[in-house]
Amino acid sequence: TQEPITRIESGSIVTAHTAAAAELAHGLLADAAFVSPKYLYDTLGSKLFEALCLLPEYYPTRTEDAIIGTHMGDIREAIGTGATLIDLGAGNCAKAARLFPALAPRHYVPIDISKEFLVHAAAQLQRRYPQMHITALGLDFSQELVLPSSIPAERRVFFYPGSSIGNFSRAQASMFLRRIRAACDDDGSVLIGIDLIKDAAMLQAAYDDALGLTAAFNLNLLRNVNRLLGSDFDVADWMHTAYFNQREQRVEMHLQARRPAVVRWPGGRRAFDEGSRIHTENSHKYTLPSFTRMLAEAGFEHASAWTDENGWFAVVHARA
Ligand code: AVI
Repeated sequence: TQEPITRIESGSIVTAHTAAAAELAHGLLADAAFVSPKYLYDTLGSKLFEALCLLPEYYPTRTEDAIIGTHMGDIREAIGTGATLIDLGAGNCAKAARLFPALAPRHYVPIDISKEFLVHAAAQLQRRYPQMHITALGLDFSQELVLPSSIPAERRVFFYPGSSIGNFSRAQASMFLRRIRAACDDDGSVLIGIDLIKDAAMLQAAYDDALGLTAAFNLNLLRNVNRLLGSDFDVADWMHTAYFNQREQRVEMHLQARRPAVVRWPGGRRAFDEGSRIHTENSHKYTLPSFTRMLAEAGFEHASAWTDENGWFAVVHARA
């Protein structure tokens, strides 16, 4: 028998940092300044996200959990056992681990940009499941999705829970689904969580909670940017804002300058007026028909969808 493995494949860290710095500088210098939401997830950011998932206001995590719990039998029937489970944005790996008793994947491949956090979670899981092949990949899959040749090509199931696909624009989401399709054989499939369109007040509360955890999660991005870009953001100059954009059917998170602020980094600077914003996240909400159509356009068919009784969230499985 082969040794189970846990490893990190992140390429050259120096290269990764240079690419991140260029991407960050580009966003900060844009007329409407922005930072990609992937920079929310350093080690502290991943922990803050883990914590905010427990908030009463943040319904997606527990609603998705309940749907998966209720429909585990159907999900097992759709996917079968012994597949290769590829967990996109695995974080603490807890969501995938809940599937293990039913799906008994032969190979588990958690992928996350937050490398240290991922390694820790994957190592813990390896201790719990010593027989399972676990390959933890610390990489940014938002731009390209190329898996090492050691990952079996057959029966790949791409697991993308939590409505993380909503953090892409609709065009990017569509491209991303096509990339997943290209990364699986004809026996592959996807299992994706989708946040459904609902009452604006409920959405607003979910992204601007009373305890201020989401605010800390958003503001921590500035510390991650300082680390990656060498910039000098002072977190105290900024505040969290979040609102539902009806026209785009998405929640937007921004960081808003409390006072005029000048930010410097090697090779660049930007002055922000009081009240000006940095756009840090979009969280697009879908209807089931529109998402199923997007899946079909990307080459995934035979979609099965499970929802909660309020119709807040959906878990969708579709085949290549
Ligand atoms: C990871 N992602 C699906 C979360 C969301 O709901 O868009 C990130 C998040 N942002 C604020 N709260 C949670």
